[in-house]
Amino acid sequence: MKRVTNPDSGKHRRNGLNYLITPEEIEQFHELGYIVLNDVLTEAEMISIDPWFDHFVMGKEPGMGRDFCDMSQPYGTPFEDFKLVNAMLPSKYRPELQNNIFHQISQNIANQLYRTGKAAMDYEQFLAKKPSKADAEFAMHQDLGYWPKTENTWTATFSLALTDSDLENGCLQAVPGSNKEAQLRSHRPKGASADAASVNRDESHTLVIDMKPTDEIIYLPVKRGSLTIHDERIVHGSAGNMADNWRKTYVVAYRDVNTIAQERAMGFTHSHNDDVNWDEIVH
Ligand SMILES: O=C(O)CCC(=O)C(=O)O
Repeated sequence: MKRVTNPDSGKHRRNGLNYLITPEEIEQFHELGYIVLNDVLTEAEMISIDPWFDHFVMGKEPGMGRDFCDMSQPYGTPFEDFKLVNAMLPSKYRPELQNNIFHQISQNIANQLYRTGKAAMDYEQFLAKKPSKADAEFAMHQDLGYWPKTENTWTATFSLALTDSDLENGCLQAVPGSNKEAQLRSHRPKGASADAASVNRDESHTLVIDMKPTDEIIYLPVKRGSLTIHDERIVHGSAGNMADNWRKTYVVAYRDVNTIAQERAMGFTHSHNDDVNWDEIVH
């Protein structure tokens, strides 16, 4: 299908908390597994998020356990050695963040993308690549590979750029259409051999897949205030940060309310502190 490119400002699409998306974008999300939306949050709105983001990413929120970690290295890596900083579930730790402006606008867009059920926020995370960290890579994966099996898998994951995100600082990359593959690809813990049967996540949360020679990778650079949305099956990840600036991203994922209820019944909240037996509940 023809990819929707939307070079024009998205500002005219905002009306209060409503950001109008087009039927072509909705179709592209279904067919190719991703879309890019420009100028979703205003600069004033972004400024309301920045201090919270920096608070978490600089490790200033106490008591997070494994919810504050590096997505490119094992648990236990000292903070000064972090490269790809990950703070899970910020509004769980700081209720002041609940229903913030990004939550409200992303919920509005998720409702437009999902018409056959009710979408709700499942989890969120702050992700930041430190400057000049060539191996601050987010290994290629499908999000569903990280999650327990549920009947309905529908997901829309929003990645809001807090800094301009580009090829140099390791923007999101994806394989369009891989969301349509009949089988989920197999995932293994980073560092494990290709035939590893275990899904043990005790040492590191990060999973990887093998890429296919036919995979066509595209890059999804976005400006501050703009965002990408991807589904649960598209193969995606990001490369290291070769630039002398940070790449900062605020991720919020929406799933069907019944899926979220199923996850919670399994004890799965997307916290890295969850006590989950992966061998029993994985795909
Ligand atoms: O933004 C990135 O670098 C990767 C994020 C990602 O894989 C995700 O949100 O599922």
